[in-house]
This record gives sequence, C-alpha cells and structure tokens, in this order.
Amino acid sequence: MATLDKYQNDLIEHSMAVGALKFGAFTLKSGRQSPYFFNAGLLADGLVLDTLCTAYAKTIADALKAGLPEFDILFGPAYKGIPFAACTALLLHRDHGIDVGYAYDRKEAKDHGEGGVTVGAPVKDKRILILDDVATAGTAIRGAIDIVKREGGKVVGAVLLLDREEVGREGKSMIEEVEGILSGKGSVPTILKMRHLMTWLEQHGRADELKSMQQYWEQYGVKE
Ligand code: OMP
Repeated sequence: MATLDKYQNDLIEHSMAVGALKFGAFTLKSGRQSPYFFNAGLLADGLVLDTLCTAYAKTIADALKAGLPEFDILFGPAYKGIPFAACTALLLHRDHGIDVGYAYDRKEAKDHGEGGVTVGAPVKDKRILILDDVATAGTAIRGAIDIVKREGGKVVGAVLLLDREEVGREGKSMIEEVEGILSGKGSVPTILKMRHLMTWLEQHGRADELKSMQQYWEQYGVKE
C-alpha cells in the first residue's frame, strides 16, 4: 500500500467533505464504469482551494528538484484550471520562491480587442507547465497540450491533481503515453494516484469500497 503524506491526506478529506470525491457507481467519459469519481469543479471554497493549491505547489517544487524541466508559465485549461493555476502561481511565489506567470484559454476565440485564444501571460515561445485536474485515458490533457502548442508555447510537462493510474489510449499506462509526448519520465508529476485513495479507504476500514476499487484496478489499472 502507498503511504499518504499529510498534504495528500488533507486533500482527500477536504475533497470528500465538499462532495468532490465520491465512492459509488459512475460512468466515465471513456465509457468505463468506475467505483469512484473526482469532480474537481466542487473544490470551490477558500479552505479546499488552499489545500489543493498548497499540494499543487509542493508537487511542482518537489518535481523541479527531481529533474522536471524549468518553466515560465503555468497553464490552467478553462474552466476548472483557471483558478487553480492562478492560486498555485501565487503559492509557488509565496511559499517556494518560484516566480512564474499563469495563463489559460478561452472556450470561444475572440476576434476583436486583443484577440487570441489564451489569456494571461503570453505563451508564445515560452516554456509551459500545464496544470490539469483528473486524467483517466489522457484525452483531456492531450487537448490542453494541443492548445498551447498551437499558440506557440513549448510544453515541458504537466502537473495533475489525480492520476487514476489507468491504461491510456495506446494501451500503455496513460502517464507513460503523456510523458512520451512531453519531456519523458518525471514530466507528469501528480498530487494523488488511485493507490493513495485505496490506502485511505484501507486506513478507514472501508472494506467494501476498497474491494470495488481493487476490482476496477484489475480491469483498467496499469499493470506494473
Ligand atoms: P480523460 O480525458 O480520459 O483523461 O479523462 C479525464 C476527464 O474525465 C476529466 O477532465 C473530467 O472531465 C473527467 N473525469 C473526472 O473529472 N473525474 C474522474 O474521476 C473521472 C473522469 C472521467 O470521466 O474519466
């Protein structure tokens, strides 16, 4: 079983308190039937935003020390990524002395005023770290990578809230597939993995939910 650090445990518990992390029966975007679902859109009050963005900032700072390439701008895909990227940029500055810009995309392109698809720090010719929430098969994160590339940015990596540790679109682990199109191993650090949620369930004696998670892992989990 994976060990849980305090910041990871806090994030799981605060996410459950606001109903963002639920155990039950859910149909995913990919059509997979999942025993849990993480709706990051519900991480929407001061306390949980503090917990989340503290965890994002720590994960990024640790990854930089471990070899994640340096970057200029944190890119939070619309809509959910916008407040998360802004607050994380603030905490990187305040708590870690790491100064980066932040940017995000518009869902509808604008053809007047300043125009363009992205808002915030200009991404053209800059090194970009994408900040995303949940990744299952990797479709959403690939979409964000494409947006940044089209705008002339160089995506060096992506930080995730939750890696569901599932098989990706090419039949390998989703993380390996996405690392392969970014800067290689270590370029997609994550705050939580599915195994951390299983540790939490075990520590809280929630045997039935843990069993459903194990069965799901057998079916769609990454085989090590
Ligand atoms: P992929 O695009 O397959 O990686 O799935 C990630 C997306 O699925 C997220 O951006 C969400 O839209 C949604 N999702 C969640 O938000 N939470 C989950 O626990 C699972 C999914 C999902 O549908 O796979």
